[in-house]
Amino acid sequence: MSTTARSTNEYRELDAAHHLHPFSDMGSLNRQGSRVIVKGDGIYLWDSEGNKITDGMAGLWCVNIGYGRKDLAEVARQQMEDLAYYNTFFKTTHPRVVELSTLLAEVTQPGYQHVFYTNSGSESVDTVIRMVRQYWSIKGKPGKKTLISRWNGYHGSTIGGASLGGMTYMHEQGDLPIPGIAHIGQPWYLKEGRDGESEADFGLRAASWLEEKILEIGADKVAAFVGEPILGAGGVIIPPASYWPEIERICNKYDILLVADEVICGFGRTGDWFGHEHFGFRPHLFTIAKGLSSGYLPIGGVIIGDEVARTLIEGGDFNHGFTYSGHPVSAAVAHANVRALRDEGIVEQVKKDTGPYMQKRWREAFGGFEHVTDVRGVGLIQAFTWVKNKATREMFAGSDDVGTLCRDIFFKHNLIMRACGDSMVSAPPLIITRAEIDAMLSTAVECVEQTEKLLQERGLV
Ligand code: PXG
Repeated sequence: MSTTARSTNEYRELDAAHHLHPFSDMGSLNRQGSRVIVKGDGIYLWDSEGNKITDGMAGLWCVNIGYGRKDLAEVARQQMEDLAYYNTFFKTTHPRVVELSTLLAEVTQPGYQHVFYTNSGSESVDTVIRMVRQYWSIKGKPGKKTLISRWNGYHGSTIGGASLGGMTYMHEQGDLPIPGIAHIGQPWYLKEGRDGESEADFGLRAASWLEEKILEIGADKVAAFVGEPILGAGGVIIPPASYWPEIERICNKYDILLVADEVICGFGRTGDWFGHEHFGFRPHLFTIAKGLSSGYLPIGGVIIGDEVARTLIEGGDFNHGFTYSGHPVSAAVAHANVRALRDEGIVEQVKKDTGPYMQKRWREAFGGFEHVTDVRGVGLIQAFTWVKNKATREMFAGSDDVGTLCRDIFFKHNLIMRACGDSMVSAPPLIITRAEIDAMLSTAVECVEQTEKLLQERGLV
């Protein structure tokens, strides 16, 4: 059956009749009807009406290599024929999972020789929760159980991931967070910085919230600090350069594991292979997913630093894993994807060329608007924030929903960017060219102009 065997309306009706979407108000969505996406190639998508859409979000921050890679499809097809499935539980392994693990040890910095596989970012985060507690248990410190993370962080939708995340609207549903999780403030200067405070000083102050929390709980009860190098779904919050080294110093001082959630930042998004390399710190372990397979198949994992790995290996059984941990087809596709990101110079190109180009052009494009501030980004992850008053940093009321207003205008212009509150964020496929960046930004500027006009018409500014 072709991808468009039915009409758009039929797809919409059947979708409304049978499909509950993630993070959606289904009543409202069903009245509106979903956009039906049928094809992808490079940085572009096509919907069932034939519209060509620029995907400024790489799907959900994941299609790093771009859409339509026939070589990845061929790898999957071949692997399905050879060995569609086997597990890695009971004294078995298979070539593809071995090859992928070896390759991951090559693209990470020295000292990260082991990986544990999952199917998603959320499962990776849940794995971290169990793994760090098991680590301290083996070390003879079973009291070290609490994980500290940040308000506005996003760590997935499972019970563990949503608890560790700092999205209060998620906590409100399903009695979260679970016990053993504590949160500190996010390192966002625009919101949390004091007048007259330098960004560097703010970074140190934001890191000091971790020390305060550790002292409040007691270091003998804290297992780990978990954070995204750049908060992604929270709105691309990029901490000052002073922040991560100070967080690392505090974790070391109190003997607490430092965990980076690299689900978005990993695999070249910042121009480095992993976000922690960009910020110059060394997590004891870090999560991966999304860009690991560029979203072609579900696969995630936890990369484990050598000391933690040694402890876990010596500690005996770790009673944890998934039917599809290290799935052969996903592993084969992830391997081909990571090799392409490396050997085709895609990550290097973000670092040396398209990343700096995007950041320069992004600031030129949006820096001059009256109600746009905090124009920020690194590599190919960037954002800006709508504000009522730039000088006083006064934000819009949540009910004004300016981000959604702007997002919908982008959508009408066939350009996908995401609204995170009043921040507009973008993270296109890493294969985007300079010319494509120019075209994307020229449409985006038009959309921002229209949004500012609409804000005036509605009397919001
Ligand atoms: N950690 C981080 C840092 C993430 O960004 C997860 C964990 C969970 O991954 P899975 O594969 O379980 O979804 C994520 C996922 C958005 C959006 O709208 C962001 C994510 C997922 C869905 C939507 O920005 N990030």
